[in-house]
Amino acid sequence: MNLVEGSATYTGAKDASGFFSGDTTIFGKPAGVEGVLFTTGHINNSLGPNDRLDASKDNNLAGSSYLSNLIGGIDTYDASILEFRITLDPGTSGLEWEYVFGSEEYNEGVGDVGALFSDVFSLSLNGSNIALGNIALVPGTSMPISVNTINNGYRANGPCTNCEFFRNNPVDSGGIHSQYNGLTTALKATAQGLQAGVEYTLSFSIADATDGTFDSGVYIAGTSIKAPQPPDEAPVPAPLPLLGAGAAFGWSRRLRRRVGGHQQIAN
Ligand SMILES: [Ca+2]
Ligand SMILES: [Ca+2]
Ligand SMILES: [Ca+2]
Repeated sequence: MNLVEGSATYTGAKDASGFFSGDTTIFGKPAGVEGVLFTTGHINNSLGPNDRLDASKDNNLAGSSYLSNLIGGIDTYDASILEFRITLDPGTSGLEWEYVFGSEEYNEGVGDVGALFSDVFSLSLNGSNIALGNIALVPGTSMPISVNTINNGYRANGPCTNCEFFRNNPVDSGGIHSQYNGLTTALKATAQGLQAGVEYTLSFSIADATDGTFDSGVYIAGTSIKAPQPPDEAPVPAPLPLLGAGAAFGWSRRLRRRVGGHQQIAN
């Protein structure tokens, strides 16, 4: 996978997104996973253990009409959106990402006040020969990944809504090493029918629903992407505790240099 030079833009709060590394519980893999984390608040709020119900940062930023449409027209806020274009290497016709969505809206925000707090994530892929739209879906459905499409009800007491993909992470349980009170299982977004040489636009986006509070975040596993690392670049220092996974995304270092006049993905 090759980044198209100059194509990357990041919209959102600078401190809302960055890199994560090393944890074995979020993806449930013994070797640990590195990657990129997009949130609707502050990236440091995601750090485990889960020791409070309400980690929250209102960035007072705009939402996304695209994401609002995915959740039935509910207003969104604090959208964090990374968009860029790629081409595939010869012999490649598909891409796959592994990700975990988590939220502080779990479990008190589930179904509350007409299910309005349905923070939502999308990964869309579109190109001149194919427009797949959002490929991050509840498995076996066409539903987006959101608080209200995957949960086990208010305070996790049911009813089950696709809860086979939900992991409760109660405060002080010491379970999953994340501040989020609930997370999905490791899910996959896949794209097929792609062609080498064609430019595709990728957009990772996440937003708060109804108000700008109670963070949600999505962990994108860099190791799940087949992106070769340039051999001639030295590792980049990691200013945030979550940083240090630059090597996880072959394009990540180049990306940070090329966001130009836009806010950087990590400070
Ligand atoms: Ca929490
Ligand atoms: Ca927020
Ligand atoms: Ca929220």
